[in-house]
Amino acid sequence: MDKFFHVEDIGDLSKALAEAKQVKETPFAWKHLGENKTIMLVFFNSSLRTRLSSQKAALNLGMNPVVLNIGQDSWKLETEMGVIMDGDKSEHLREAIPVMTSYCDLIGIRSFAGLTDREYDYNETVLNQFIEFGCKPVISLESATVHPCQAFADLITIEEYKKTKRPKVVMTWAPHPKALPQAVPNSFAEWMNAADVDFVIAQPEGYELDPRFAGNARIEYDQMKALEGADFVYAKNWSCPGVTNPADYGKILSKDMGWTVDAAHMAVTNNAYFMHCLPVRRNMIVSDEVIDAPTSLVIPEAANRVVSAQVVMKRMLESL
Ligand code: AN0
Ligand code: CP
Repeated sequence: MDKFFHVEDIGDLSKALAEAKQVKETPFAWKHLGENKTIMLVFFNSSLRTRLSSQKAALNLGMNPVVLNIGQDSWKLETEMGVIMDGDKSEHLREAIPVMTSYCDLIGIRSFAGLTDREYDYNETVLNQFIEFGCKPVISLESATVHPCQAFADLITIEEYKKTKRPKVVMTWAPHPKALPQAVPNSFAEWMNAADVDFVIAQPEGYELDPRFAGNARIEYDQMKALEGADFVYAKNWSCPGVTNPADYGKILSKDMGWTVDAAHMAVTNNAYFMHCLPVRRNMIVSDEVIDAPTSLVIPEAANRVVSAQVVMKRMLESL
C-alpha cells in the first residue's frame, strides 16, 4: 500500500474491518513492524484528533512520529509552480517535499481545500505533489477533497454499534457559520457507498456533492423524511461543492437553523445513534441534548481514529 486517499486503497472492506477489530483488541501486537521506522506528519492546518491519533497509532506500531506544523515550526511554503517568490514564502514545496521524505519512511499530510479554485482543490494539487516529488507512501490526513482516516474510523464505529445487518445511515448537512471543506462528507459518502448499508444524504438544494463521491447515493431534500427510520445520523456541514453552479464553489448557500439536529429530528429515527467527526459547533450542528445523550457516538468515533490510522500504517509498513 503506497497511498491512502480513497476507499479502494484499503481493498476488501470486510477484511479491513476484521483487521481493525484485531488491531483494537491487541494494539501492541505489531510493535516490531515500526522498529527504526519514522512517519512524518505534516500539518498545513489545525488538528486535534488527527494529530494525536496518528502519533498514537505510530507509537503502537513501534514507529517514531515526527510532527511538523508548516508556517509555524517551518518556513512558509509556496505551493504554486512557476511563481516569482518575492512574498512571505521562503521555500517551495518542490524542495521541501524531497527533503522531508528523505527523513522518513511514511508521510501523512493535512492540507485543507482553499475553497476558491475548484479545479485546484479537486485535482488534489498539493497532495499530488507529495506523490510526484516525494518517494514515500502518502496518507491523506484530510486533504482538499478527502478525509479517508475519518471515514474508515466512522465505518469501524458503525460496524461496532449496528443492530441490524444493513443499517440505514443518513448523512445530513447542518448549518455552520464558516465555509467548510467537502472532504469529510466526500469520503463518508464514498465509504458508505462501498459498505453494506442503506445510505441517504439529506441536504438543501445546491449542496450536491461531486458525483465521484456521491455515486448512486439517495439524495433527499426533505431532512425529516430522510431521517425517518434511520439507525445512524451522521451530521456534517459542508460548503457548496459547485457541482450545479461552479461559481458558487466554496460558498455558504444556507444557514438554515431548521437543519440543526435536535431532539425533534432524532424522534423520527429508529432510536438512532448520533455521529460527527468533531470538532463540532454545539447548537449549530447539533443540540446539546442530542450530543450529550447516551446515543451519541462522537467520543468512541474519535477513539476509533487510532484504530483506522493504525491499520493503514500497519499495511504500509508491511509493504515497505
Ligand atoms: C474541518 C472540516 O470540516 O473539514 C475539519 C474536520 C475534521 N472542520 C473545521 O474546520 C471546523
Ligand atoms: N476529525 C478530525 O479530523 O479532527 P481534527 O481536525 O481535530 O484532526
